[in-house]
Amino acid sequence: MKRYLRPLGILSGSAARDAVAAGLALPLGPLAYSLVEVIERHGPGDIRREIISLARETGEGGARRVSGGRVRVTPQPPLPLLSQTMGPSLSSFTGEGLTVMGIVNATPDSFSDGGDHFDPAAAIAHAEAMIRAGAKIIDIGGESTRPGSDPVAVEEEIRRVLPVIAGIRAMADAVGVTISVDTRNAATMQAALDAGASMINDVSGLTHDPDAAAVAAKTTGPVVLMHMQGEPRTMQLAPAYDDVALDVYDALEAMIAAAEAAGIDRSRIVADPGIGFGKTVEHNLALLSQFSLFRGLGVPLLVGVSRKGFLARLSAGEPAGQRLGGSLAAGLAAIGQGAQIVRVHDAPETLQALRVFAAIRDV
Ligand code: 7PJ
Repeated sequence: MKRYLRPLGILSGSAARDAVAAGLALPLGPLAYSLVEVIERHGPGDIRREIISLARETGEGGARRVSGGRVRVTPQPPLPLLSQTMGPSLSSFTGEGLTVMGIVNATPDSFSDGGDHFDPAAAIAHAEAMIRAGAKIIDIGGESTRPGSDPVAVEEEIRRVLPVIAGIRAMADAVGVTISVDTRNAATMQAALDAGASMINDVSGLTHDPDAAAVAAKTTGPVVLMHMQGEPRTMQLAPAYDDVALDVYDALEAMIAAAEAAGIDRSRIVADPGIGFGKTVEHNLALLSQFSLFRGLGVPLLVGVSRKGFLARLSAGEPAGQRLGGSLAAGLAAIGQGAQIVRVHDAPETLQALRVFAAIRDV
């Protein structure tokens, strides 16, 4: 039997502070939770759930039952590197290292801007605009991992990514922005790190390339471990889980343990459930609606929903360029449950949404 704890009854602002002070809730970063769902998985298809009030449990010794569980749900500090580079405007609103990661696709075939000829100068200009808007991480990828896409040769991936890193490095350094490389390939990681990237974002959670963990272990910056079922080319054909949230939780837990065993300190690890990567619309909704579960992993959480296909399927079938509303709604839903980093195409609009959301949340 394995036990999971899912924070529920999430409070914010002065209500969170007052409820924690009164013993009615436990802290969850800038939030607090007043209920917890205790989930016990006894075997395939045998999952038992019970919702516990922290108020009652705390009063009658039940706090032990929660804190003594095998899965701890604790507030997590932001990554040191990220908090150091946090601009005063956003960190003063959020207090917990709420961070926008702006996406730069150095690919000719990414789904969201598909068909555009890849031009490093345009990618650099786009990255600079996102930095000016307040993005604190720029994530540069040279291999499309959209559903159905074929892998690209590592040399080609490196050839796409390096000019963009070189082009934004001076500006990023000057304003304390972290350059991240979105890749599954160890050689691309190494080349990007040599060129000035300091963060690794691997959609395979360091499982695709047997050399990736060793490359990541030699660095000191954040490492994002994302969950994906299958491979980009085939992952959307027939995604299947026993319980998607618990299965993704277990997989992320195992990836975190493997990364630690490879010498990557836990304080550098960020986890991401990988919305859209081997998941149906229903799977994505389950992961987003139960996002607080992943706080039990004990590492900062990243969410990537920007312009993804499930948003259109929940709405009116809009093309990728017309999914900003859905992207913001889904990103805020995850942040409201404890996500700290949101990976987006539309940095200025997302920053505006986050500032307003956090200002209301933190009253
Ligand atoms: C994600 C990613 C994501 C992380 C992509 C797209 C497809 N990295 N790389 N999380 N998605 N960590 O941008 O829609 O969700 S590529």
